[in-house]
Amino acid sequence: MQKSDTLFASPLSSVADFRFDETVAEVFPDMIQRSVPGYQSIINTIGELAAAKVQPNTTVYDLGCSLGAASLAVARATQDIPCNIIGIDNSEAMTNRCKRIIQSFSLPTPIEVNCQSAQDTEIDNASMVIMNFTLQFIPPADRENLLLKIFNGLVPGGILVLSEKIRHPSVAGNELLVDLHHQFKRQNGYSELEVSQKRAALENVMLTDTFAEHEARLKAVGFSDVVMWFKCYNFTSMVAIKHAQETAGE
Ligand code: GEK
Repeated sequence: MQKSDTLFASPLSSVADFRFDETVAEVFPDMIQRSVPGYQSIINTIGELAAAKVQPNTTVYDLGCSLGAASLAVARATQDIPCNIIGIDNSEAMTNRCKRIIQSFSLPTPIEVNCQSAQDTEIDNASMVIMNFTLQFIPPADRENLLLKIFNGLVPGGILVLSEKIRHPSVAGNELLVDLHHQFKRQNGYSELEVSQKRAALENVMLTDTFAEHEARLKAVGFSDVVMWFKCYNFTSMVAIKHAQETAGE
């Protein structure tokens, strides 16, 4: 039975910074479905992209894999393509649970799950790298180096799927998207208190960029093609393609 997310339902005297600990891992599937517009469509499309873009005898990396939803979508979609799938997350609560979930499925493509930070992960011979709502939790100063490492670790024709919550550049426009997202959460059963306490918990932990900032940084590390394929309110998913002739940026 899946446990519902009630982590912010009672008033807290002070709201601590959000952490991906055991209490979060336990309710994570419910939390992400009710908080991220289009989450299930994005997972399904990651499977479609894997079927189209994963190359034989390469590796797929799922950085910030949480409970492995994207890795499992890739495994299901690549049953006829010999490849390795590696899920990485720096939360032990997540990787322990993720390993148990993955063991409960018997899929021909094995999924290796490691507890380590994306910044410390070597990316090699990859045809697909997934960061599904993970870069937003990585310190801004580390983001460009991480993306450069991903670009260098991709084979020609390889793709990075980067899903992020984004900030709209104007104050009024950003408020509009934030309000629409909060309305989405209320419609999914979160109370006003839950919405506001969660927002406070994430304030110092989830630091968002604008789409223009993402695009400029992806281009600076070498990706010439950045395709926004999904957007709903302030949530987006992009595919950055490493074309055959591209070499790393400065
Ligand atoms: C999904 N992709 O279900 N290195 C590795 N992992 C990290 C790091 C880091 N430096 N920082 C945070 N994480 C998943 C959802 S959730 C998104 C991703 C969300 C991990 C963190 O432990 C958490 O599991 C994940 O990134 C972000 O498709 O909760 O909004």
